[in-house]
Amino acid sequence: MHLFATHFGTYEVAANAVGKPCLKPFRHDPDPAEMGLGYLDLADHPERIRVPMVRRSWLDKGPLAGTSSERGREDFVEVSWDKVSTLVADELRRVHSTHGGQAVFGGSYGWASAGRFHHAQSQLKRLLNLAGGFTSSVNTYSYGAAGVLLPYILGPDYKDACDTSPSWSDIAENCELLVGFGGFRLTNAQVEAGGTGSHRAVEWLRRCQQSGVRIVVFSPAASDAPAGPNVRHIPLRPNTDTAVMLGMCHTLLAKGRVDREFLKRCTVGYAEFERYLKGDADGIAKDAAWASNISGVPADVIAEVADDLHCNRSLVNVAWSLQRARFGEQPFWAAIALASVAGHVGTRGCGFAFGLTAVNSVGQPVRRLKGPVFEQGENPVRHYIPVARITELLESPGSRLAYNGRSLELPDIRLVWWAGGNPFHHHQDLNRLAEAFRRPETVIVTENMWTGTARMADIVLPSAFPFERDDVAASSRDNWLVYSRRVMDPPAGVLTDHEAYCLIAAKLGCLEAFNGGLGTNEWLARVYEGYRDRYPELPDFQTFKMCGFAALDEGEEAPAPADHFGRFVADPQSSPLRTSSGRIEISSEIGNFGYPDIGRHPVWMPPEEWLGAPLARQHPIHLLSPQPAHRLHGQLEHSVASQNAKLNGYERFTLNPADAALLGLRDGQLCELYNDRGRTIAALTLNAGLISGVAVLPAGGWFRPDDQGVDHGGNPNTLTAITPASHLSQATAPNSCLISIRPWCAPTDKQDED
Ligand SMILES: Nc1nc2c(c(=O)[nH]1)N[C@H]1C(S)=C(S)[C@@H](COP(=O)(O)OP(=O)(O)OC[C@H]3O[C@@H](n4cnc5c(=O)[nH]c(N)nc54)[C@H](O)[C@@H]3O)O[C@H]1N2
Ligand SMILES: Nc1nc2c(c(=O)[nH]1)N[C@H]1C(S)=C(S)[C@@H](COP(=O)(O)OP(=O)(O)OC[C@H]3O[C@@H](n4cnc5c(=O)[nH]c(N)nc54)[C@H](O)[C@@H]3O)O[C@H]1N2
Ligand SMILES: [Mo]
Repeated sequence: MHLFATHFGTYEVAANAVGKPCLKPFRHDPDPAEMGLGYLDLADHPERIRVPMVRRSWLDKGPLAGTSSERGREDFVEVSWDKVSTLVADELRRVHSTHGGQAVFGGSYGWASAGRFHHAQSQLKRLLNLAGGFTSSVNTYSYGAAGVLLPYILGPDYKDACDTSPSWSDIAENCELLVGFGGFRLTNAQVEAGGTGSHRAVEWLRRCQQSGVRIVVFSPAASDAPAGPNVRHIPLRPNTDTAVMLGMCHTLLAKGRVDREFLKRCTVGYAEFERYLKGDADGIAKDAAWASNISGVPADVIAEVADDLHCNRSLVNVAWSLQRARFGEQPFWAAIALASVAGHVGTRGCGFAFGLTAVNSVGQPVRRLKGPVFEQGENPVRHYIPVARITELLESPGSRLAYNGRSLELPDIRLVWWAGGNPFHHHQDLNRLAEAFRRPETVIVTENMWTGTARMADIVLPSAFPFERDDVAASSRDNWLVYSRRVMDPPAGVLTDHEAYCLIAAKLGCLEAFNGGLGTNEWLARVYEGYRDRYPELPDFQTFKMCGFAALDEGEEAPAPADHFGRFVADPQSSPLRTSSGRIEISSEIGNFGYPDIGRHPVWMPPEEWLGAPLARQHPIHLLSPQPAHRLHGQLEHSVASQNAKLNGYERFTLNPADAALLGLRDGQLCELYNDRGRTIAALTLNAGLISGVAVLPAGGWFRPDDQGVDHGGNPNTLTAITPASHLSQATAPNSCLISIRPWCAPTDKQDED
């Protein structure tokens, strides 16, 4: 079968009526994602990068002529691959020999494309390691706060928020009540990093409902509550979930319903947390009335759900979005405390979970393919940043950054190379990032489209689309392997990242070391054989290639569900967690780091930007920027599904009708969303299911600032702040953001009307 593998699933390659290749849903996928069907249309899109390009002054005057302030504002000149590979090799050599490897930033975060060999970051990092190393990055934008917090609270086995969930089959069978903070944004489950052959998350949620699991959703948006029976939506103000969870803990405490036996046996630090709940030090009881005041959820509703959590076999799920906010560690930590107090941790399908339906894999009862990747080699440079501190890195060379109990030195970056990611989509406060990007001497970007990031480069290397090359695709959280076979050749001036880096490696004199003496086919066979070493039941490479896919246990009885704390809870002495106490840490040593924004146990702290902040008098709307339903971040922006979801080419944002009326805005109107950091234009869609005071503008619109600095791409990161979740994690926090909204009337439109 001719298949094409993507992060949003597998597609079959067919021919349309006029014989042009097109994509069809994969016949074995019960719930294929529509967004990828138009992917091939991008091949000859006008925004495609077709040849290597160099910014004019950089080409004419070199990297040291002080023209970097023109970056993003100047035109590009076409050059040959021979020329561009010499320019890149020379520039790498210059920076490495003059400044050392730490002066190169190769942290290059991003989702790139599915496929284990043509993985953009691995290709780049292998080359940079051979050239002398680079300053790297750690953690993710997805669950950066959780990834640093959870190893302290649950142990390093739970660093990956995906691994904390019980399996869907256990939830369906044994759980009676599923309480979801942040709810279930089902369009997110279309995606899986590395791909999948079969989308099942939405079907599992439906099966849970059918088998009688009641669902309660706390969210500012009613659309986060699934349709169907036994679902209750409870609106709340953004960033206040921790207060609600604390109010629930207090309710159970006041009613004598705390599971003290569990807390004593399986946790440490509850006594300290209880003193905080009672208000021993600050005189404030964190009771339901207190939480109601903060969150807007009626106190009796908070108390009722708390009782419900205690009296039924229950599971508390928290969406990852809640920790992409200021103090984002707190709702995850508070949920662990709440589930521990309510007393169902260790019961099959119960306790706590993070990110059910955030991506397809969370909770899937499948064997997971742990396989090899394209080896990156050894990085001689030890410097790194937490991934969301890129602006500080570029702005403040030589300064120090507090992170997870350490003090990191921020090196002086002279060269940035980005491949497989789009910081001008994903990072916060893009106007500030643009200024920071004008500081280094050279910026290189490997991309297939003219993204905001490509436009901020000096050297642009055009990259083949994933459907223009062969690869072996697999997710480490899924049971499918797919042979993704080339659908068409790339345009004449475009190479795969690997081919491009072979040219550069040759100029650096390290081609043999870079490609290992292997061609692409041999690399693919080697990657696949690495899987077969671990899973001998997989077919041989030729059979796999012909069939197009292989899947562990697919169609068979689900394998035994993951244990999910069962063994630990049954006998914490002999099956301890790998935390410092061996138990769940309701209070933790992280409080001793002395950071102002994280203490010894979960607390509610008011962010600088939320509806209760003094700043809300100036900018009264809380902006949320969830994942886009019709594309993957900024990828597929130009495909049919993403374009059809817009209004006259503008991104849509949603607002409650009453708020819109107060602001004098009507449905479909173009509006300016603004604050002190930036301005962006989007079209209003009224949504009565959204709590008052909140606007929702999904991420992924392309950053397109005009001469006045107004972004016409509807990118919410024009408005968000770089303020981290905390000093502990230094994680991204775009969901704490206050803005104002007014009608948009373009200056030229006004003239036209006259
Ligand atoms: N406001 C706000 N911002 C957010 C978020 C949010 O919730 N709100 N979410 C954050 C999260 S969770 C994430 S994960 C990030 C995602 O941010 P990114 O991962 O940076 O977003 P993508 O658009 O997927 O960027 C991948 C880029 O790689 C390119 N690419 C694809 N294949 C290849 C290849 O083979 N080679 C090369 N060289 N390039 C390739 C694509 O064209 C694309 O531009 O965004 C974060 N930003
Ligand atoms: N279609 C599609 N799917 C994707 C992606 C994509 O780009 N496109 N990206 C993938 C990636 S990289 C990731 S990390 C995951 C992210 O998965 P999540 O982090 O779960 O996703 P979000 O869409 O940011 O947010 C989910 C919901 O949280 C709610 N929410 C936001 N703030 C609050 C709050 O303070 N309190 C409460 N109670 N609710 C709140 C919002 O209403 C939103 O609908 O999605 C993945 N899935
Ligand atoms: Mo993510």
